[in-house]
Amino acid sequence: MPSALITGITGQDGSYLAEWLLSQGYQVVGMMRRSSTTNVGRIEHLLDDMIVLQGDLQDQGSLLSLLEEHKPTEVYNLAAQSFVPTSWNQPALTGDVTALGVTRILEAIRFVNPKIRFYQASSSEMFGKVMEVPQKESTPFYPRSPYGVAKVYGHWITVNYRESFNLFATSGILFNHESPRRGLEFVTRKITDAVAKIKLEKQKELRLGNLDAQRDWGFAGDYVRAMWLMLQQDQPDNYVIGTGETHSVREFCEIAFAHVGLDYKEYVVVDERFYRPAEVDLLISDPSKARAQLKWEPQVSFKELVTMMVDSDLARQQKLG
Ligand code: NAP
Ligand code: G4F
Repeated sequence: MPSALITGITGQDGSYLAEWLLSQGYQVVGMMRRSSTTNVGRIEHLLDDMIVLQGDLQDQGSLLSLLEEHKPTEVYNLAAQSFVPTSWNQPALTGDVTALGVTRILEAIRFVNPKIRFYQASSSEMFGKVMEVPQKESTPFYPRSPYGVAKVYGHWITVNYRESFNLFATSGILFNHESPRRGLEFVTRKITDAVAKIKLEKQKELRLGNLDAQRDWGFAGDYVRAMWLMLQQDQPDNYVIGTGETHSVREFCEIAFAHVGLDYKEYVVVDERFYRPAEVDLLISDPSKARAQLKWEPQVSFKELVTMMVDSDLARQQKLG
């Protein structure tokens, strides 16, 4: 039976990846950091089918123990301080977890079993102030936040351990991917949750930052399949994963509000508190390598993604009363 360790199991992607690997017959071990309150909302439905254990990317020993005890054949490193604005408030923590954490897990693999196949969750934020449109595997990086800088380190240390120690270490450069399980502070979920509350008269307005920022948004459920496909190849490599389409935050608002019969212009207020010290204005992927080599295609369109998220938040807010 193939077995996988997923760091960041409590996150959006961790939950979808666990579902996918279980459906493929894997034994799944999820790593979560210790917390004084329960934090398993996204994986509650999977707890009988997988093992969830404590560990932390800031603690080398915990990573070594997990690999020694559970002997996974694949490791997916999804854990990170992943919220870009927080990376300006907590830059050292972001560097320790999101950058050095990658080295710690690679070191654990190198010492315990160098045959383990490793996936690193790299990000389109590494392209930042983009040097090329659209962005592909060879596009130079120009990160615009401490988070982006940390991800560039994580990417290059993955490449370096591949080249230095011959590890099967792969970097997936994923563009923004969303779902009803997205954290509430990210712009897509902030919008869809507000649309639901406004429709149900629980909220009057929605305060946002830069409405002109453009992102290549896909569905998280599609993207975890790409992660798995990357580790089924003959050789480790770097892959860009995205839809090849870009849309602005304004367009996202327009579709989300229109889906419940509202005009976003009547509810969205631009608030400079949500502007960033340095912005990533435009992201759009060229996923042709993934299409050709992984035979990967996204299944959910932009409009389907937005309406899926609005419908889910409406149902949730209705239930909450
Ligand atoms: P997410 O929902 O924020 O999940 C992050 C996970 O990391 C959570 O389970 C979190 O645990 C865990 N974590 C944070 N610090 C940790 C630490 N010190 N030790 C162990 N675990 C820790 O992020 P996501 O959207 O699922 O993204 C998954 C990965 O892909 C991240 O590395 C992210 O940077 C990267 N990525 C995401 C996107 C995207 O659009 N979603 C795009 C490109 C790359 P808690 O639940 O305890 O906070
Ligand atoms: O939803 P966001 O916070 O995502 P961002 O910064 O693109 O980062 C996400 O995607 C990355 C992949 O490219 C991941 F690596 C990263 O971990 C994370 O998952 O913001 C998207 C855009 C930004 O340009 C931001 O300025 O939306 C703009 N925005 C406008 N108003 C806002 C808001 N973002 C947030 N979070 N909140 C606002 O009120």
